[in-house]
Amino acid sequence: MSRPEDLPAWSALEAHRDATADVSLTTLFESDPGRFDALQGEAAGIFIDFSKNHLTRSAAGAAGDTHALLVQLARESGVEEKRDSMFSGGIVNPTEHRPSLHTALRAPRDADIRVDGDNVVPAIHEVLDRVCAFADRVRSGEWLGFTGKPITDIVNIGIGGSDLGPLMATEALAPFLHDRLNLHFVSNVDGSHLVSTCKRVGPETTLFIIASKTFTTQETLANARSAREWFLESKAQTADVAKHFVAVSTNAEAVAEFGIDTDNMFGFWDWVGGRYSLWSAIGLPVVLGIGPENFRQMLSGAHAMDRHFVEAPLESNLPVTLALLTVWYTNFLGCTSHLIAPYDQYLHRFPAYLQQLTMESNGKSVHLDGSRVDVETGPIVWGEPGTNGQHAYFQLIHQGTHVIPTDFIVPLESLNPLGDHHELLLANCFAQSEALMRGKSPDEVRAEMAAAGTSAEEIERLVGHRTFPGDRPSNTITVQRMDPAALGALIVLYEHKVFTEAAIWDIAPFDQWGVELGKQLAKAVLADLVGGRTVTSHDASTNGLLNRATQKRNIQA
Ligand code: G6Q
Repeated sequence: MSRPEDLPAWSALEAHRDATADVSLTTLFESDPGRFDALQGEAAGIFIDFSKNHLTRSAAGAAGDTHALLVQLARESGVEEKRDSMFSGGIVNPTEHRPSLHTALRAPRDADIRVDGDNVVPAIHEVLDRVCAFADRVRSGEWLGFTGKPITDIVNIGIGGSDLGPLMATEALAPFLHDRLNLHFVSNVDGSHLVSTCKRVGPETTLFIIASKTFTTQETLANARSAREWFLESKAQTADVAKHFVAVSTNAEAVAEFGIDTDNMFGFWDWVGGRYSLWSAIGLPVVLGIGPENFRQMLSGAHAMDRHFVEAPLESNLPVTLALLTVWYTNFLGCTSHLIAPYDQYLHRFPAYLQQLTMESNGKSVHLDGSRVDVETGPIVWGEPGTNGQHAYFQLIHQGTHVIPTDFIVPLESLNPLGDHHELLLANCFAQSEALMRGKSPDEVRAEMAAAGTSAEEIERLVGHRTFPGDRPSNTITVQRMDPAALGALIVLYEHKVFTEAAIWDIAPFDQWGVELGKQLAKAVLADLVGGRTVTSHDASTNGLLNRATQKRNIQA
């Protein structure tokens, strides 16, 4: 085990941080005309400007060069070896004794990737081909509902990794969606989610996808059962379920038990983690929505970023660079959260998707060997699209007491060109990162207010309020257009960023015991909630809440 804080590069970074603490971002730009050209990178259609970060560059050598020191930390942490192990099917998920081979899902047909001695690529492409053939039948109108009508609505029932990826991607690629097919996602066990969705669709023309890796998840099974009841309340017969319900799962037995013909099931494998499963048959709603060709483009964009992550030296490796910046801010500069600000309305679920990817993967506090981690690990990830955010939470990132490193994400071209809207969007995006960095000094505020004719007294009353500290870091990530290939590459950029962070922190990114805990707890509490007895077996608060709910809901026996 390598505790990150014991590595030589860690101490070197601490010393470097202390030595460069007073250097502001604006000073760095003023003293270095080559900064933008030096601190940027491009791969798989993704361009990143990371020059607006607290990174000093030094002609004097690595000791003054933050990025070089961070790369040294990655090297000492064994990032390259761990990466190669992940790609070749090593047990990188040791607490579940599994490889984590989502990268194989986007590998080309002729690749050879082994699990327990068997090449998994042919089976991956076999399922992908079945998914695509099925999607073609639904999209063309050949697949008919029980009254002979083509499908018009797809309802994906799944949660977590079996929901967020397809939901995010179908929203992100809305301009590529099929004209006839409307996509809906039901995840929450709150009955309102299913009820409100069913109000918008008809049983004769709706296809339900029950998406669950384990096919044991309480919420998904409850929603699936209620959806089937709703379907059978129409004129449909039990035999018609086969035309309207398909499953995506690794658990054929449970799928059959639920009543879905396993001919209508699309499988995947236990070495695909839920939050990494978008690329597997879990992507079925995406294939139905954008079509097989576009989905294959998405896979090829993802694969291009995989190749970049494997082949590019750490120094110019984009996922590694983003990860190192997060380590720098989290462990050396005291930042605790990370903002994702997509300037692309279609990416409105991307922050939520990254929230799961990042926080479920790196929300850990023990090392791989089970010992306690003594440094901070995954930061809180949050965000909402710009420009909306500018009229809301941006206040805090400009003038609040927290320094929040931000990723601005923006396509250079719009998929919906409309007058000068896209110029306005781009201008706002670039202006925000500039303003966060530059800030506004008290003298600038005074001059501005004086020029507007404000009295000296009023200026002094307001100057503190209108001053911006600046020096707030950000990355700006651009793509030409947010098409399927670009989205694939963008998602994988973050997947490998998260993996690299975990490699440095020496934590396990591919398990989620906190999520498993929730699944167990709900079952135990449900038994008490519906048991009709006064409950005394929990703490006083939980007992009180359960007993109050039972009494107030009038369901006590
Ligand atoms: C993802 C998590 C979790 C999971 C859901 C749904 O990495 O494990 O979000 O995807 O709990 O699980 P099922 O697909 O098994 O229903």
